[in-house]
This record gives sequence, structure tokens and C-alpha cells, in this order.
Amino acid sequence: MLTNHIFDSIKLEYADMLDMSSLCRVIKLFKPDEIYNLAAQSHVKISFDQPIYTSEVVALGTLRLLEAVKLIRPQAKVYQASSSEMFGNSIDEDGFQRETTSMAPVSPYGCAKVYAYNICNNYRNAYGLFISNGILFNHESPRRGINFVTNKVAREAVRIKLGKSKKLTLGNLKATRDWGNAKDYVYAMWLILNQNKPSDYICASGISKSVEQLCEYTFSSLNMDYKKYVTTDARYHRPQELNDLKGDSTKLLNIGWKAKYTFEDTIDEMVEHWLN
Ligand code: F7E
Repeated sequence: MLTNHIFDSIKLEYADMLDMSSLCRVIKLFKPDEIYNLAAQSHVKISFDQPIYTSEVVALGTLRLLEAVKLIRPQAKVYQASSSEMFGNSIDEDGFQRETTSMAPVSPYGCAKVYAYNICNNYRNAYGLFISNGILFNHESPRRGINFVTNKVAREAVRIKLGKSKKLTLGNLKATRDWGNAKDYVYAMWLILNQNKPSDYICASGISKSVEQLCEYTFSSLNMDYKKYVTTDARYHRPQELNDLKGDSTKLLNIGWKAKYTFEDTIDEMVEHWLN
């Protein structure tokens, strides 16, 4: 298991974003100084199939957490996992999304994240709580679920290489994403919360690649031509697609963040994981 190494150093408790009393219970129990809200139904395509559940967890779940913090532990700092999905197809003239880019989400998940982002800013301003939004673009690692495109491609390319599978079926190959490494982005979360004042920050690599380019790199790293194996099927298409993402992290770079890993490092790490 990828997470076994950490179980001796952490204490787990049950709680649920749908159950405010459970959030109150763990906050009373641990009296945390820092709270990182990464809880979500985070799969964009699934959010079209389960829009109400997604919104309950992502949007109202965040509000339940903020209410619990306000009532029980107002001195805690709160990190909110905001998402590049909030921008939808809104792009600045130079091709980037940044903190000032307007938000026009194109999925129930994106809409719910916009609500969560807005209620965080509202609670920061109305009640003086220390709440910061990290607006993170796609960040990947071998721990990524295999129904997200990077790990789906890495896993299936390795299975094809090993003769365990014959083809990889995907949806939209033309969409572009700004893919970074989860380790760099988790450091950003900590850095964002450890500033003197709460604020909102973009975290992105600033480099955008298409799903097709992801396939090309992954298969060629295993000495294969993706064109021989990759097919597409409408069942993996979304009712509305977010076409292009590329983030400008200038504000985060100015407080000392710097990515250590490239897109290629990250995909290599995922391929290596499946090979092992
Ligand atoms: O899709 C296309 C798909 O599901 C990336 C979440 O962490 O990042 C993630 O959301 C792209 C899309 O991630 C398949 O249409 C093609 O254009 O890996 P994904 P996502 O939707 O960008 C944001 C920042 C979040 O906040 C989310 O929680 O790849 N694509 N074919 C496919 N995607 C999937 N999953 N499967 C395919 O077969």
C-alpha cells in the first residue's frame, strides 16, 4: 500500500462533510491550529452523474466546516482546496488563468467549488477568520485514482507493455491541462496557510499539454507508439468540457514557492510505480 508508511504517525477519526456534528466532534477533540479541507467528490465526470451529492459534500460540506470552525475553533487557520475547474472556459487574453480571472464553471463540481470559494471569502471578511484558498491546477502522483486521466494512461500503457492489455480507451484527446506534481502542491498548501494574512493563490506549473501529448509521452517512455493503442469512446466525454487550462502562479512564486518536479518527472514516477 502506498500509504502504509504514515499510519504510525497519524491519528484517524471518523467524520463526514454531510454531518456537521461529526465535524464539531473532531474539532473539539483535536483543537487544531491548521485545518486543510481537501474533502470532495472530486471527479468532474462523476459530478454530472451525481450533481446533488457532489454539491452537498463540496459546497455545503465546506459551509458546515466553516460553521463548525466559527463556533468552536475560530482561531484555527483554514486551507480551502479550490480548483482550476472553477474557471471553466474563462481565459485571460494572454492564455493564462490567474487569481483575477473570472469564474465560469462548466461542471457541477466546478459550480460547487465556486460556492465553496465564495463562502470562504465571505467568512474571512464577515467574521475575520483566517481562511485561504489555494486554487490548484491538476496535480498528480501514483496515488491518483485510476479513473483520472494521468494514472489511467500510465497504468494502461504499462499493462499493454507487459502484454496484459491490448488497448486504451479514452474520451477527449484535445483538452489541455496544466499538470503538476502533488508533492510540490502539498508544500504550496502549507506555505499558503503559513503566511501572516489569509489570501488566495493560484498553484500551477504554467505549462499546458493535451491529453494526446500525455499519451505520446507516456507510451514513448515505454518505447511504444500511442497511435497503435489509443482509441476513443463517447462514454468518456463530458456533457460540457473545460477545454484549456494554464495557470499563472506569480503570486505564489513571490512568497517562495518553486516546483521541484516537471511534468515528465511526474509521469515517469507514475509509470515506474505501475512497472513495480
Ligand atoms: O481529466 C480528459 C478529460 O479526470 C483531465 C480533478 O482533480 O483536476 C482534476 O479534474 C482531462 C479532461 O481531471 C479521459 O475530459 C480524456 O479534459 O484527469 P481528469 P480533471 O477533470 O481536469 C481539477 C483541477 C480538479 O479539481 C478535479 O478534482 O482528460 N480525458 N479521456 C479523460 N479524463 C478521464 N478521467 N478519463 C478518460 O478516459
